[in-house]
Amino acid sequence: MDFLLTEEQKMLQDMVSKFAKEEIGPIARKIQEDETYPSDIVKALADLGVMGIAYPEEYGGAGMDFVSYMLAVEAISRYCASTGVIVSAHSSLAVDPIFRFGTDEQKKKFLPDLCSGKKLGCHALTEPGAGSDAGALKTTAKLEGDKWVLNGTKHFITNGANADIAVIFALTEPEQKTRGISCFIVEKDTPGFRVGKLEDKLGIRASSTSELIFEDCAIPKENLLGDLNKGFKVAMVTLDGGRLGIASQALGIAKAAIEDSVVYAKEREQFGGPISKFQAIQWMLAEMATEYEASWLLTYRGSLKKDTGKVYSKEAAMAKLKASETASFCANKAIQIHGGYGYIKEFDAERYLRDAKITEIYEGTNEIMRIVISANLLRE
Ligand code: COS
Repeated sequence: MDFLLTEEQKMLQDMVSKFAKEEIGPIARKIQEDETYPSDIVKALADLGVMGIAYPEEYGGAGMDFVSYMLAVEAISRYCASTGVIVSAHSSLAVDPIFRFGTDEQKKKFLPDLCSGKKLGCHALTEPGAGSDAGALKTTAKLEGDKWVLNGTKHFITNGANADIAVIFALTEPEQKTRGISCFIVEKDTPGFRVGKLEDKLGIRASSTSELIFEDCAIPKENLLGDLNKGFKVAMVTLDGGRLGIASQALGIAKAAIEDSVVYAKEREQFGGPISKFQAIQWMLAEMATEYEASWLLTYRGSLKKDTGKVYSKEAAMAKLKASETASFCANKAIQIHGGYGYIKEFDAERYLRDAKITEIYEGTNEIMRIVISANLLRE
């Protein structure tokens, strides 16, 4: 798909791919197994400008575009989907809402450290009783003097245990439901804010997923992000961008499954020759590659629409739906092509399947993606 990319985008893609292959690839299986957060890798990615690719240099970013961000998340996820989601959740879900909805003061205060990667961000919308029904959250924020006082528990928060800055959502007018939610920026060491239970997951095990607990946590009044009671829209707009990040992560997983399968099919000999000579294997590879290319184009289209200031909610949902199903499809086929070797941890195919599954679930399940797509169609 090189013909669609600018020289600058291709250079960025090459640089991140090289780094991911040389530095992340060799440790990816081990950090996944040990559930080790790759702090050195994240720091090195920050030095490469990856933690703020799509944001202006005046805020510490690399001044590139969203397509470049998509390419970087894919390139990283090709070798390690855990690292891919660390970058994606930080960038799409924490940096982006502050950049889009923040006041000048908030941008100057928070973005330079986030975009340069000195600090890590997370996004806390989900609660035990508010997953797909994001508007059902129970966390509250009450204005007391010049402070907002937060109470409640968030869960399943990507980067939760490692983040320095959290973008969180709470009820400010409980009886108004989605029209009574506001968004806030909370810093790590604020009294009354702590990390709760860490989840033990099927995949993406090198990224942290945790509870965030707020107990009479008082934050400055000026940490309200966006307008009062307009937080649900901040969440929805932010998730549109996040879904393109997850689609990019899924592309990386699919690509890994395809590339490993091609190598294995040429090396593995059965019945007197490489298994790649069998049509059964060739057809699987052909289907995997075709699904990948279609997913890439959808993700590129959504990213390009975002870069050109167009509405892209439907395209982001389509990209995430298609790319995540492609990642699971390709990972499943990769195991099949590897046979028994695909089922053991000596090879990466089983890791790809475990990592792929979550892309069908987080940042909006694929059932919610179908609702978003059809709602847009019926409105058009
Ligand atoms: N961009 C801007 N505004 C949006 C929007 C979008 N993409 N999607 C919805 N809104 C607005 C609506 O226009 C509506 O505005 P008004 O109050 O002015 O009418 C408001 O948000 C509420 O929308 P809606 O009535 O559609 O909300 P629902 O409670 O029915 O929920 C879904 C809609 C299901 C789409 C939403 O809850 C959702 O995306 N759920 C999944 C959440 C998710 O992805 N969680 C994962 C988090 S991982 S970080």
